[in-house]
Formats: sequence, C-alpha cells, structure tokens
Amino acid sequence: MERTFIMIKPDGVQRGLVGEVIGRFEAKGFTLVGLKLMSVPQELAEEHYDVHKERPFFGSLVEFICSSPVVAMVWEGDGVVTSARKLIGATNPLSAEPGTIRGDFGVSVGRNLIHGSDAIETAKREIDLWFNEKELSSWEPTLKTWLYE
Ligand code: D4T
Repeated sequence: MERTFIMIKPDGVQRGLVGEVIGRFEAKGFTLVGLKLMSVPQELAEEHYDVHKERPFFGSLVEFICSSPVVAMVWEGDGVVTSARKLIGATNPLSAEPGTIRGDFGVSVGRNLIHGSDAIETAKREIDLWFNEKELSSWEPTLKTWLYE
C-alpha cells in the first residue's frame, strides 16, 4: 500500500491545528502508520530540504522548521501521495483553494502549515529520513471493507 510523509510545521503546531489536520486525513479514509512530535535537528531540516539548498529562502526555511516542534507522520492508502497534496493545497496559501488545509488556514508561503511528499519516490526518501522501521506500525483498519471495493 502506498505511503506518504506529512509534517505539520511549527506554525501548525503553535496554532493548535494538529487535531484538525489529523482529522482531515482520517476523515478522508487514510491510515495513520507513524506519528511523533519532535524538535527538528538542523541537519535533518537541511537534509529534508536539500533540493532547495541554493534557493534564497533556504536559510530562513531551515531556521523556521527548527524553531519549534513539528508533528511528523506517515499516512497510508491508495493514491495517498497525490491525494494528500490535494488535501494540503497550493504552496502559497493565498492561492490555495478553500477546502484545502492551506486554503482554509494560511496566508503566507513561509508559514504554510504543512508539508507533504510530492511524489512516491520522494515519499520513500522522506519516510526513511524521518522514521526508523520500528516507529511505523502496519495495521489493517476494520473500516477497510467500507473504504475499498
Ligand atoms: P513543502 O515542501 O513544504 O511541502 O512545500 P511545497 O512542496 O508545497 O513547496 P516547495 O517545495 O516549493 O517549497 C518548500 C517550502 O519552502 C517554503 N517556501 C517556498 C518559502 O519559504 N518561500 C518561497 O518563496 C517558497 C517557494 C514553503 C515551502
């Protein structure tokens, strides 16, 4: 089953949106297989955003991610990578559609509340980066028969 890495960023945790975000993923029908609140070491933030290391916002982005705890999660389900990106909405919350997490709760690209892997390969890399195997639980929701044909 497909998995994706989701992180509620420091602004989402500080604003008390953890329950709201988890609720949206649960209500959609995805399965939570990993969850932890953590302070992010600088090296981990730099590695996670390595693709952006030449961009002008890299330094402030890393500083922001390390500034206060985040909630790191792994969610599972058919098509979860693409679907999670739709639940999250566009990178700039002002352009994100109402009904998406960023569209409903954000106003600024540097405070866009949540991260979601952008492709299946990226998700594998990010899950390996943030979680070890023992922190992930494979389980079968009893609801499954009501979610999938
Ligand atoms: P993430 O990776 O956080 O899920 O965001 P996106 O996938 O939607 O967007 P991204 O990779 O282009 O940007 C990564 C991260 O950098 C912040 N950012 C981005 C910023 O602070 N200033 C900027 O100008 C841009 C483009 C927000 C998300």
